[in-house]
Order: sequence, then structure tokens, then C-alpha cells
Amino acid sequence: MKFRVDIRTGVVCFLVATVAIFSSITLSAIVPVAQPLPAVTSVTINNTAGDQYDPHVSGDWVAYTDGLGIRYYNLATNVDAAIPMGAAARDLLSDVSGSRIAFSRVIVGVKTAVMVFDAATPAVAPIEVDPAPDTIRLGAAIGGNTVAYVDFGLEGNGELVVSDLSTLVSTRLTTDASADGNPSVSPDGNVVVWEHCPTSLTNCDIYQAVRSGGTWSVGITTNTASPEGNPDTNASLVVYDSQRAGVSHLFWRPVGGGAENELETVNVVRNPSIAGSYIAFELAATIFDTSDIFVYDVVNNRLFQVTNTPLVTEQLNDITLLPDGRLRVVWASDEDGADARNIKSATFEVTTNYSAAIQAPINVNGSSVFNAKRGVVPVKFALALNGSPVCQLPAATVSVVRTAGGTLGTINETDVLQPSDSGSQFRIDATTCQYTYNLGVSSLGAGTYVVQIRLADTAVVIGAGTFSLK
Ligand SMILES: [Ca+2]
Ligand SMILES: [Ca+2]
Ligand SMILES: [Ca+2]
Ligand SMILES: [Ca+2]
Repeated sequence: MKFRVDIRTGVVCFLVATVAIFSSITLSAIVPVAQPLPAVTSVTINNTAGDQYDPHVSGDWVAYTDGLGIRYYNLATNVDAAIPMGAAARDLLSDVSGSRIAFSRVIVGVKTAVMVFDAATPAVAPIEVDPAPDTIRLGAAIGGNTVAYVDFGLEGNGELVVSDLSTLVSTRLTTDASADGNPSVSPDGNVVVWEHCPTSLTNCDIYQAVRSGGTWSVGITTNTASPEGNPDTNASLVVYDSQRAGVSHLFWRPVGGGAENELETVNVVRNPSIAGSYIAFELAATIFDTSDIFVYDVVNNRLFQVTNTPLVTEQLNDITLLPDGRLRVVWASDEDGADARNIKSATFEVTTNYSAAIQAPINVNGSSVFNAKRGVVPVKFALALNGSPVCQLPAATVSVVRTAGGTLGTINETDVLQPSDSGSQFRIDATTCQYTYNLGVSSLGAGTYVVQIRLADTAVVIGAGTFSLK
């Protein structure tokens, strides 16, 4: 694959319009419920001599800075290796999405370029994103095929640019003398958030850009008079820290707009990162104290303390949601000294408090037999939170697996798209407090099937039902 120069600076101005999508409302701060942390699998990724820091995680892959270079680690295979530096004097500020690592490469007297390296094909040298002469590009972030970075050549205080690794099109998102920096990209590559600092580098706002139909729309997530920073996004929420009344706390707001939420903490919160509906952050008693890593569950309002080391500062966290629903957090810790940090990870399962029970006409005991010619089987679930029925139903998706008869396994979604319901989203019936999905069965054939319901935010299966077709 070869990247070509395609900074469409003259063209994209027509595509980009800054819109304020925020409302000025901040809800009263949410008081979280502290929960014991479930069993944790801890891995020390690198505690060698020297300074390792700035880890980022995506699934099993971790990218981090080690001295003047970037290393990567795979938590499934324990592979740990350095990205080859070639003519570079220094590689820095990495991010990872899947096996692809984006970072800045300093080639003295030539340029500071944004590079992408695929750890799954380590024999292939890093490739420059949007190659151009004399560039000064820093702060690369990657999600899916989207790489965001700050270009100091376009404007001395930095401009936000996104490059699409599949189409090789680059889009300049800002055109102003304000400092722009510290971008993050959602895992699907469709939302970018960053710090936009119109007055001073210590009093920034949060900007966002959302891609829809190939066009990026820039908006303001928050621009209060207080400093906001360190944004991250899961494509539906933007999280950031903000100093209100002089103390840094955790805030979040929907990408689509709406009220700002604040987590009630008496301590200093820094550097939030989000995966699914889980926010990892660093918490310290004061700015002079050591910090620990916490994870907040937005859906269930639960707070988990991941580290508890009063003598050690854990910092620079990142979080990922694994396909099986487990969470994984990485961070740098300073037990060997502030200039000799190490990289660590914790993997754990925060079991959801939600459960869903299958409803008629599918029997709970799996004894229901429907005639495939009937065309549609209504799939209905009722939701419980901590065992008690609830009518506030978060978005959920349906999946179907054949367990006996015919070819076993997951049913292709398109095979169940009948005049019935389409897509995989449950409808929510507010009258009966039930999830409902009319499953088209005429093409499924005789056999035994399991329907599952997953919370859309977490991908965790919270209920299932079994039926047969004849
Ligand atoms: Ca700017
Ligand atoms: Ca601000
Ligand atoms: Ca600590
Ligand atoms: Ca070290």
C-alpha cells in the first residue's frame, strides 16, 4: 500500500462548517456507586530499565514509547518488539487501532512525519501518511481507517487533519490561528475529538468532527470559560476532564448534543479514556498526590478501583473493550522513578447487572416449536436490573444461532431480513416494557435456534431464548 499526497486544503473548506451542537445545561453531578473489582489478570508489559510511557491499547495490541522509539506488545502471544526506526532520530506519541500503530517520526533536518506500522506484518516498514516535504505533524491518533494528527506546517499553532487510510483522502478540519491539539479517534473512525485553545494553551475547549456520508462536520463539544482537556470518544459519547472551580473532574456529553454530565468525585480526575460505556481515568487526592486508575460504568453508574498503590503513580491510561465483553486497561507506573516508568495492564470482566428474560410466544424452557412457513416469530425480552424489572430499556441488538439441524452456527443477518423487522436493533415497546423483534424465519429451515440479546453499548449477552422450527 502506498499513500499519496492529498491534502485538499482548498477543497475541504466547503465541506467543513463549524456548528455548535452543545447545550449550556450541566446536569447535577452524578454520585457513582463504588463496587469491588472482580478478579483481575495483571500483566507487566515492560519494566526494563529506562522510561516506558504513553501506552495505548486496542484488543490484544499495546503500543507504547520506550526511550526514543515505539514498541508494541501482544497480550495473546506475548510478542514484544520495537518498531524499526530506520533513519529516524526519534519516534513518539503512538496510538493503536487493531494491529495498526500510528506515531510521529522525527527525521532531523528533513521532517516530522506521521507514520503507520502494522504489527501484524512486522516485516513491512512503517509507511508515511500523506507524504509531503518539510512537514511538522504530531499527535497522531488512529481509529479504524482514520488517522488524525496536528499539522504545524499548515499553521504555526496547529491545524487538525484527518487522513483516510483506505481512500487516501486527507481533510483539513480547522483553519484558524488557535492552537489545536491532542486528538482522539473513535474505534470506528467516524468521530474525532481534540483540544481547541482560542485564548491560551492552559484554557482549551473540546471540538469534535463527525463523518457522515464521507463528509466531516466540525462542531463544539464544550467551550465553557473553564479549561477542558484530554478528550476521548467511543463515537456516541465524548469524555474529557475540566477544571471547574479549580479542581479537575470527569465530564461527558453525547456526540449528538444534549446536557453535559459530571461525575461527582472529591478528588482530582485526569485523562479520561472510553471504550464501550466504560470510562477509565486517573484519580488523585490532590494534584500533589499519587494517582490510581479507576473505571466508571456509565450505564450502571458503578465505579471500580483498578489500582490501589498509595506510593506509586499510575498515569496515561487507555482502555479497550474485548469482543467477549472483558475490559482491558493499560497505564504507565512510576515505582522505579518518574523517569523510569513501566507499562502494565489489567484485564477483567465487569459483569453487567442487567438480565433479560425471554417472553411468550417463545417458552422459557426451549420447548416452543414453530412452523417455518409461519414466516415470523416474535422475539420478546423483559429487562431486569439487579433482579428487579425495569422499563428504562437501553438500546439492544438481536442475534440468532442455529444449534441443531442444518448447518450449525451464527445466522447471517441478511437471512433473517424478512418483511418482519430488519437490521439487528430491538424495538422498544414502552407500553409493555419489552424488547421486541419480529424474526423472519421462512428462510431459516428446520432446526433448533438460540436468539440472544446484547446491550448495544457493551456487546454483553444479557439473555437468550431457544425455539425450534419444523
Ligand atoms: Ca488552529
Ligand atoms: Ca474552555
Ligand atoms: Ca497509585
Ligand atoms: Ca522502566
